[in-house]
Amino acid sequence: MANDASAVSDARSPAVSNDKLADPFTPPADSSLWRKNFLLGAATASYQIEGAVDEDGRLPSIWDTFSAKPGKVLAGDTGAVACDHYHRWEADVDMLASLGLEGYRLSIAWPRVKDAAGLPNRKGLDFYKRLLNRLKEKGITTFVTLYHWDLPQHLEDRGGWLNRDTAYRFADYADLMSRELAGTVDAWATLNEPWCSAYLGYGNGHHAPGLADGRFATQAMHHLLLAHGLALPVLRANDPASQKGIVANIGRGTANSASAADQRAAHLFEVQHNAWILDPLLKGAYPQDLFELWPGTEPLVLDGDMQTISAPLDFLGINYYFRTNVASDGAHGFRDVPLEGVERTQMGWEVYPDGLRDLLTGFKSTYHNLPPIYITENGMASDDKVIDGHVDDTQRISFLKLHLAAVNQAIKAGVDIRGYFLWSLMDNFEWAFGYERRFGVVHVDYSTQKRTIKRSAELVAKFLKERKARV
Ligand code: GCO
Repeated sequence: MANDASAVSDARSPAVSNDKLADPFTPPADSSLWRKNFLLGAATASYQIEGAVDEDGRLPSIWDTFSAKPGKVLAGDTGAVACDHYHRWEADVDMLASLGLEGYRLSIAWPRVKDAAGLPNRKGLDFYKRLLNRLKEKGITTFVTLYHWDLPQHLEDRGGWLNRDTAYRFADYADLMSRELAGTVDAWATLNEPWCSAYLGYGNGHHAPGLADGRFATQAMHHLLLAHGLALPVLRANDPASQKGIVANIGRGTANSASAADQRAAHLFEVQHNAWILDPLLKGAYPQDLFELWPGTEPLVLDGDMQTISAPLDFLGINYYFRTNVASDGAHGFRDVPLEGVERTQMGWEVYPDGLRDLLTGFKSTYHNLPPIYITENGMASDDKVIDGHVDDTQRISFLKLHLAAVNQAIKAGVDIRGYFLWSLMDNFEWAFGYERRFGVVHVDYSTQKRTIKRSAELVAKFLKERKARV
C-alpha cells in the first residue's frame, strides 16, 4: 500500500525494543504459523527493483514518464537503476533461497515483454523464463503478478485505464505470459492493488499517470477490474494447474468518536478502501455508499461486465500496512485525524496489527464466498543503516512479530489464511517516496548495489529453519 505523500510523518521511536521481547521474532509454540503448509515468503515488484529500463527493447512505462517529471518523486528518484535486479537476479534468487523463504512474489513488467504493436519481446520473455526456472530449481513457490502498475506508456497515450480497450490489451498480455510461463508459476495475480492504480493514479494524481478527477478514478477502477475478469479465463485455459487471483490493499478506518457522523465516516473510509474493490469481485456490484462519498462518479458499466469481474477466485491476496483514524468532514465524507502517542514507521503509518485481524474476520462475515487468503504484503519502512556490516532493524522485528500474531488470531477465528509475504525482500523504489523509504528485510546500498541481510531476515530464517526441523 503506497499511500499518497500526505502521510503523517511524525514517526516515533518503536514501542518495544528488541532486547525487551522475550524472543524477538519466533511465534509462540501454539501459533498456526508453525504449520508447515503455511507459506512464508517475500515480495517485490518489477519497476521497484529491476532497473535496466532501456535494455533489451523494454518500452517506457507510465512510471518512467511520471518519475521523470520534476517534483513527482522525492529527490527526483526514478526506477532507471533501482536494485539492478535485471542483471543481479541470480544472486538475488540465491539470497532468497539462502534465507529459507519458501515463496517469492514478483511482478512482470508488461513493457518488457510486448512491443508497441503487441508482439512478444523475446529478450524480455527470456529474462522472466530464466528467473522463474531458477526459482523452481530452488523449490520456491512462485506468485506472479501481471500488473504492478508499470503500464506501457503507449497504452496510456491512448487513454490508459480510462480506455476500455486497455482491459482487452491486458487479457492479450495475460494470454502471452500464461502460455510462455505455464508450469513455472504456482499462482497468478492479475493486478496488484487496483485501488492505488485507480485512486492514486487517476483520482488524486499522486501516482502515475498523475491524473486527478473522481470520475476518472471510478472509471479506471472499472476497467482495471474488467481487465482482471477478462484475464481469468485466459489464465485458466493456458495454465490450469496454477492458482488464479488478485491482490487488494485494504485499509482499517476507525472513528475518532462514537458520534453517528464519525462512525459513518469510518464506514465510508472502509467502503472507499475495501468494498470498492471487494464488492465487485465477490458480490458482482459496486457499493452504493461509494457514490454517497463521491456523488456523480458512477462509472460506465456495460452489460455482462459485473459478471465478468466477479468470476470465482482461487485466492485473494491481501496487502495490509496501517490504520487510519477518521472523523466526518462535515459534508458527505471523512477526514484523517492522526492520533497522538502511537507508534509509527518511517512512512508515518501507525503500527496497528489489530486492524489486519479485524478486517480479515470482518471479510469472513461479509463475504460468504471469501476465497482462501494470502497476506501478499505486510511490512514497514525504517531508516536502516549498515553499521559494522549489520542492520539491527529492531522496529521491523517487532512489527513482523505483532502482525504475524494478528494473522494467527485471524486463523484461530476461522479465516482461511494460507501464507504471508514480507514486503519487501529488499529495499527498493518506494514510488513517490523514491529510495529514502526502506521496506526490505535486506538492505541495498544503491551506490554499490551491495545487499546486506538485516537482523529481521536473520530471525525469519532462524524460525523457518526451526519449523523445517520440527517433525
Ligand atoms: C503497494 C505496493 C508496494 C509498496 C508497498 C509499500 O502495496 O503499494 O504493492 O509496491 O512499495 O506497499 O508502500
